Amino acid sequence: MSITFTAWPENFARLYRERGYWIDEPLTDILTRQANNDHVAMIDAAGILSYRELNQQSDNLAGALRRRGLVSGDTALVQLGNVNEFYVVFFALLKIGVVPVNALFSHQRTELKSYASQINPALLIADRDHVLFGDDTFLDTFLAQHPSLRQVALRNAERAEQSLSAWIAEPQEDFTASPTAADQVAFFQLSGGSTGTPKLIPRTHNDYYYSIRASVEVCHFDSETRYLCALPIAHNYPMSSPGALGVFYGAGQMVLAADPSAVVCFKLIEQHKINVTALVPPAVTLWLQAIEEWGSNQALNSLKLLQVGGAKLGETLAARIQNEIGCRLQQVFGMAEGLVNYTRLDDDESHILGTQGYPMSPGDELWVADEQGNALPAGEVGRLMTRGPYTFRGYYQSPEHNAEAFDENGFYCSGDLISLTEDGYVKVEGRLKDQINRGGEKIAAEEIENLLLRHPEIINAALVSMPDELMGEKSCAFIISNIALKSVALRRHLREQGIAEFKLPDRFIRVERLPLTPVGKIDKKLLRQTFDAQSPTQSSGE
Ligand code: OOB
Repeated sequence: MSITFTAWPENFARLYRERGYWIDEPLTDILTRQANNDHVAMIDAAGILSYRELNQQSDNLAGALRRRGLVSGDTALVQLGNVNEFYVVFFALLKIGVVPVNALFSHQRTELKSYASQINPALLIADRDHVLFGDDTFLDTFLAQHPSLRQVALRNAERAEQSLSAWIAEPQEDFTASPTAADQVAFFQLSGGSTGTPKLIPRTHNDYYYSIRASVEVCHFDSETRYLCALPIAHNYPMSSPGALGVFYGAGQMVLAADPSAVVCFKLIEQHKINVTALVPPAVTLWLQAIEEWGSNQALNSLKLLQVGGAKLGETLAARIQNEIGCRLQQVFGMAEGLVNYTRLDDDESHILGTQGYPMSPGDELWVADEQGNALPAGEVGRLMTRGPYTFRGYYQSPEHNAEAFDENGFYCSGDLISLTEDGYVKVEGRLKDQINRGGEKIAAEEIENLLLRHPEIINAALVSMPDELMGEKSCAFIISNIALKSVALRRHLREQGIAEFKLPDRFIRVERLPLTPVGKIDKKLLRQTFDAQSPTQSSGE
């Protein structure tokens, strides 16, 4: 049984095949075409895997999962951090047609529950090193709440029957893969979200594989590439832009960092002669600070290209990269839903510093809409509308939200406000969606507001962004309550609901009432103006 999803209309599918975007090969091809390659594919803190080993281990695990009853069309919930096993698991699941959701390692109970109730997974793969799975308390409850779960494998498990590494070690000869059809769902990506529940994005083999090949071409990844993956491994950016899968496609080498800090990354860059990596803007600031403090960028000598994306990179910060880090900059403006824009490696300085690039594929269609849905000319700010060979056509099982997010011609409205230059480059100008972009980590305002409203003393709540020098944006919750509530108590309340730490509001402000727009919605624009001119009285709500 295959997963139901909103497919591309037949005429588009035909066009994308004719133009060679869709090649009807499964994503597993990225690895199996290197099956006999003994070069290093991947390095983490615990070990090294060659392409041959990665392929063999994923065959082993695929076989182990099959013997335990997993079949094509099943789904899996996976939560692993920046470790080699992530890709052993990813390829193993795809080889047997099991469709995963890869939760971020920062996700907690609420996110995992939400994903599980959307996909009804047959399999859970998690890590004893994660706070939720340190013992069996959460696991037992989770299994009881999600009866679809038939199998569990844990990284660092103490018992062999649940041990991921034991399953990966089960020998498997003459394995035959049976991935889902190339035009069917391969796995789900996570949406940054703007609604109450985190949405899932079905990605097919055809569309995702194309986005990887096109990215590899734009970014010139090849067997000389030594890529440091310092961002969360499950995020679309380090997975496919060109990310780990781009590295594997080009037969290069990937090194996994536990986090993007300078302390961790500089050492790895020096040790492994890393020549390309991907960061979000706040990490760039911290790297520049470290270089200043340590008085040298010596450790970064091998670095040729620094990709920056996930959130807006200011021009002043952008301009410092070339001089102070000593490498070329590439801006990346992408989304888990599909569309990725890159500045090109041979672009002139004004484009590299001042724009977010342009779509990677000639098959991408992109235009700017005004409020009535009319196309705007170059230079004018409006909503980004896009469709193309690797941009999805609908969130999983979300007909109402899809009706809002797409126009009648299948163009996806990402909620970003952009303008186009005369020569077709994108500039990100702002956002319409109700989301906070906290240094690349996305927070759906409604999700947090709903959790705040579960507090018995909170009458109403509104989460908005506030400017922050390092993070670009942080989050502030305006709340109405009859009694004064301390920030620590409010954060505790949210932590008790089990959400990722980055979603906790950075600040709380108690107000008498929340301003409303003429149609009666909370006027968040007005709330955000609180931070335009910081007066002493306005900052007293901590
Ligand atoms: C990437 O993916 P998501 O799904 O976490 O977030 C997408 C959103 C975009 O709609 C936009 O609002 C924002 O993140 N964004 C940027 C940006 N890159 C992403 N805003 C301004 N400037 C940029 N360069 O964030 C993502 C996926 C693939 C590649 C790169 C980033």
